[in-house]
Amino acid sequence: MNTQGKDLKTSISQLTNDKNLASAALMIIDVQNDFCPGGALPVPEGNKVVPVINSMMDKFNFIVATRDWHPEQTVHFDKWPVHCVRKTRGAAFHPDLDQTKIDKVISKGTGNKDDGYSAFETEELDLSAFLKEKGIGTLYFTGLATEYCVKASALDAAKNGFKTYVILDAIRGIDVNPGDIEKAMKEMSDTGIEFIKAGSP
Ligand code: VGL
Repeated sequence: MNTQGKDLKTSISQLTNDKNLASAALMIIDVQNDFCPGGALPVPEGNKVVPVINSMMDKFNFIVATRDWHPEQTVHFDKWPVHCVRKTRGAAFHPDLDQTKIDKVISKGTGNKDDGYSAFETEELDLSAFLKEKGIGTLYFTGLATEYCVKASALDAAKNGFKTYVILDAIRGIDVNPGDIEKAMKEMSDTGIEFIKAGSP
């Protein structure tokens, strides 16, 4: 398994010349205040993904940002501290994330019955059909948290037939139980998802 991106021949800078990038979308998963240090469910170093993500935005024709957008009460909060309650400051995107380049914001976890980890579980639209109608066949995942929403979204992307990449230096995980992140990386790798690095901004 390659979870370090070490032996990868591709890097985002090389991909600029890749014709495929014209039919690719950058997926920014849950870069929200509550998932960053100081928030209600902080991902260690969650804020560090922000400059890396910002630095990649110009390379993409289409950018999707998801947000956890929970009601005040949901079964999800039986498992997790209350976080990302819709319209609160904690649910807002990190203030340094360049929102001017985001083409589509997608809310998820809006019901009170499920976790809504995957972007593809959004009830707002059929995300897979929406992207395919735009001619998008490749997705590059970034954001928070590696072993929950990033993993669930990337696995669903692959399942839906998208060529799927995860950008290693643009994700961070929680590791509630040490090893969770590594397990998630293996699961993604085993599914054919590829890892690449953006490089420093
Ligand atoms: C997430 C834990 C709980 C995530 C959401 O965005 O990855 N993690 N809810």
